[in-house]
Amino acid sequence: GMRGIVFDLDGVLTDTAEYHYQAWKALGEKIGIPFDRAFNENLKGISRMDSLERILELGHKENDYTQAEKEILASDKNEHYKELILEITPKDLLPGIKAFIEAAKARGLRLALASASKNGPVILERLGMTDYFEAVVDPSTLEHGKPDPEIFTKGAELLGLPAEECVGIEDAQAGIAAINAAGMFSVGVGSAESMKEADLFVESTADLDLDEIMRAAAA
Ligand code: B16
Ligand code: MG
Repeated sequence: GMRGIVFDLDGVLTDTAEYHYQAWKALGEKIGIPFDRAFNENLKGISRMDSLERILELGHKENDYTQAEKEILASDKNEHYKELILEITPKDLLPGIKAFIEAAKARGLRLALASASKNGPVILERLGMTDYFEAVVDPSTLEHGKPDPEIFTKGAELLGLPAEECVGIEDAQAGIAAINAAGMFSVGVGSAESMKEADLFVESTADLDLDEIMRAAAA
């Protein structure tokens, strides 16, 4: 049976996409690459440096900066982002997620975090959720980002569980692909259209039902 759940953070526990958007948008404007919320969808679940590359490509400026200059741009964005996430409180947990996690703990399930964000531990702390998680994958130890399965494989490993005994929960298509490739049961949060690769999907975190997921994952 299922013994663990490996969670994505942004878009599953809380919605930091808006803060990422504000920080990247400010950077984009500074370097002459304005973009809107729709473009920001392309950055969900994507690592910091890969997000910067996508923005530079949008402005056809990917060859205008050295690697060292790119690191500075990414670090400027992150400093701004870190100021913004200081505003996060437990009220920013997405609907139903706290009850879902408490139900999972009550069942004795082991929980891990598989976020591409290097700010994951700070955000968990701000949300008051640190103690629920036995393991947090450190994204700086990874060779490949989502959709590569590495981050989910590591999450299961840190829990000491085989991937087949874990459920993964994600809001990004790249994340669902990563969970599937890791050999876990995938649960998607999002529209039917964007979550069509998921083994099971819900439109909102408020609809996550532990009994239903456990039944479906065991089937
Ligand atoms: P950071 P997730 C991802 O988190 C975000 O969705 C993505 O927009 C962000 O660029 C990435 O983390 C890296 O974040 O700059 O804080 O290290 O969805 O994998 O929880
Ligand atoms: Mg996400």
